[in-house]
Amino acid sequence: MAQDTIFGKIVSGEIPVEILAETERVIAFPDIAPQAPVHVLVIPKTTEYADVTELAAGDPGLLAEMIGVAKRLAEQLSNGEYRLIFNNGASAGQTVFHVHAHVLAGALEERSLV
Ligand code: DGP
Repeated sequence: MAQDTIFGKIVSGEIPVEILAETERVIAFPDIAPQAPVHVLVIPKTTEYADVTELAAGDPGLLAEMIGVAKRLAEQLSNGEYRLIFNNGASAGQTVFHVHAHVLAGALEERSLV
């Protein structure tokens, strides 16, 4: 289960963000600390899943919807090609325990894994 996180507050509107894409179950907004020319976070609105492992097991269709949003954003904001990164667990760099995809695109010079 996801904890009460900052992304829950973004979904509820308590913390305002620039919404770059939205579906019934997913929103996307710019990462606060971009590591590429395009660096967008795609998250489900539900707070139910802490990481992509939980999401894939619990609702693979929602994971597919997130990837569809990532693809469309990469087409709109760059050339359609993109990196998709999920950090899973604190020791792997995850800091927010509400599943999120990092979508990175455009002139990637370093192989940072976010
Ligand atoms: P991760 O390390 O994979 O859990 O990534 C969390 C990302 O969330 C990190 O790149 C910074 C971003 N982030 C954290 N707080 C906020 C926020 O309040 N607004 C936005 N737009 N991004 C945030």
